[in-house]
Amino acid sequence: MTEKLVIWTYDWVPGGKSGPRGHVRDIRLRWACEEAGLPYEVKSVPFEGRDSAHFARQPFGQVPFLEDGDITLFESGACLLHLAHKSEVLMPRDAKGEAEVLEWTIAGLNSMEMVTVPWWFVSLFDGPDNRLKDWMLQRLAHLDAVLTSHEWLAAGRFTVADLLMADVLRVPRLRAANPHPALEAYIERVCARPAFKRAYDGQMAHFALGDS
Ligand SMILES: N[C@@H](CCC(=O)N[C@@H](CS)C(=O)NCC(=O)O)C(=O)O
Repeated sequence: MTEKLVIWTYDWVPGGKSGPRGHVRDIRLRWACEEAGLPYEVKSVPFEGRDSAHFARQPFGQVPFLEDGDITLFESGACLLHLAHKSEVLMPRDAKGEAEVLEWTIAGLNSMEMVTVPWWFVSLFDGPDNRLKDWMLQRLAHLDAVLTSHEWLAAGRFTVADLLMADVLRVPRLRAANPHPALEAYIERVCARPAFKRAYDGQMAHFALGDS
């Protein structure tokens, strides 16, 4: 019998309009498990007062991290690729398909999220005059050009690369300045998947429990 995977996240995060609920990155791991039908449970570390046991498993004191038997991994991208090796639903097994999944997963993290996260932080101070706006708009336009002729990023079908890219970009504020039709349709298509809804609802319920 497959041992249950353990997805670790915080016991609570702020809610409300500006809180991160629904966007904490454990959702990526939940979503992948839901897509692949991999059994998992969710456990918590305290949001306040991160201790040495937490830092031993996530050196930056962040979440998520994943436990798979005696293997513990941090970094959501590494966790996703680990899960992708467990299920063909997340990544095909042919060399070309796998290479495409790898490049687009890393692109989501290293070409897109490395722009969107700084943009988001700068926007808290600069508002609409965000100095990183053009940089981000250029990345979104280039991705839109790809999606104009591709329904999915890799291997001609849904893979973990789409899950990651959609999670990075589903924050509406990121795309509000200049919506691109193919990109908008793509985010809608990926996030309409029932597995995303189950993952999202699971995260919201988890943090709601923390309120009490
Ligand atoms: N590169 C990391 C980023 C993890 C990350 O930013 N986690 C957030 C929650 S989504 C966090 O723990 N933030 C609190 C902090 O940085 O102290 C990953 O993808 O796992």
